[in-house]
Amino acid sequence: MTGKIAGKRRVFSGIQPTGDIHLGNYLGAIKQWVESQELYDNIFCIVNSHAITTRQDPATLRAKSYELGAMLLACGIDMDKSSLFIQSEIDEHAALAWILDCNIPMGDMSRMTQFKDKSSKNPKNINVGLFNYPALMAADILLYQASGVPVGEDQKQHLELTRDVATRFNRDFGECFTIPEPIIPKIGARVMGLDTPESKMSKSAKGENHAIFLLDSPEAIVRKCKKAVTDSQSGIIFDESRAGLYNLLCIYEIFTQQSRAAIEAEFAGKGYGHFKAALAEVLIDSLRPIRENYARLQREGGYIERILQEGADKVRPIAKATYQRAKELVGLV
Ligand code: ATP
Ligand code: LTN
Repeated sequence: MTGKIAGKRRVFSGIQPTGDIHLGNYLGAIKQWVESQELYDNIFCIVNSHAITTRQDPATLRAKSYELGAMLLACGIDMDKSSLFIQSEIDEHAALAWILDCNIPMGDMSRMTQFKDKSSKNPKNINVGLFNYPALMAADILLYQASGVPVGEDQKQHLELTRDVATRFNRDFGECFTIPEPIIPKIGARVMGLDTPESKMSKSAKGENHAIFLLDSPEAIVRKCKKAVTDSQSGIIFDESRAGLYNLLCIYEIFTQQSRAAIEAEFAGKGYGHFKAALAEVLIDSLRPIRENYARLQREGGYIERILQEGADKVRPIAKATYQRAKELVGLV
């Protein structure tokens, strides 16, 4: 397909420039983007058009989009191996979403649980864009002929919808889109809120001890670990029925890369306080380089803006070629 690096599978993923990046975003998505950069032909997108499905302050949205660019570079996205750009820089995303809208049954769209969840959390602003969000996401992916989409568990249903609309379109109008597959990490695909272990860690949740953000100070990390909800049982063991502890242990497992047996042995006979202190220490050490990289990038005025512009210029021809083909197939040209 157009512009593809020879022999490499193309992956595409997106992240919204709303709120601050937390451990869920990092472990569910960004970490795997970074670690598999060598393997794939990577396109990553700051999805600011998705962000306006909930009300945003314009100046803040603009600033957050660039901050997210800096954060992704700080986490290890390497512009020699990956393309990174801002969604609204490429008009074909919204344009293809319209063609897809006209090919998605209402029934399919109405089943999306993220819409139900977000509209119940924000009953004063249930807009058409929020409902159509998955069509824009499908357009993001299909425009670039991506065959893999590294995301957290929560995006699986949107990927199914993307696959369905692409398959139907190819069948009804002619070959146009690569059918993408989700790439979901084995652990970290669903990091839970520290204060609410029954719901996923989210940028839009309110509680001050809900999420650990990548830029949190060491003091904040210690406090949040200490306050994390656990249970009244004893024993530091991996037991899914003890949701709070299990979530913390999975986070510890990913960052230390130790086996579950080794972790359980390390904390045998110890209490929650001891484990939470060890977790905080691991998190502080692991997130320090990201914090330092981010601070350095923030001092380099104009750099992020330039990088993101170059990223858009690099991938725009791919999006244009796919959109042109879709337009021709449906009879718009
Ligand atoms: P919100 O919940 O406020 O809508 P978000 O935190 O889900 O926002 P997004 O920008 O929508 O953030 O997600 C970016 C990526 O992070 C997606 O791939 C998503 O699947 C992943 N992700 C988000 N939350 C989690 C989580 N708690 N655990 C694992 N992955 C997550
Ligand atoms: N819907 C995703 C963000 C997103 C995305 C994408 C992810 C928008 N477009 C394309 C993967 C591919 C979310 O809410 N996390």
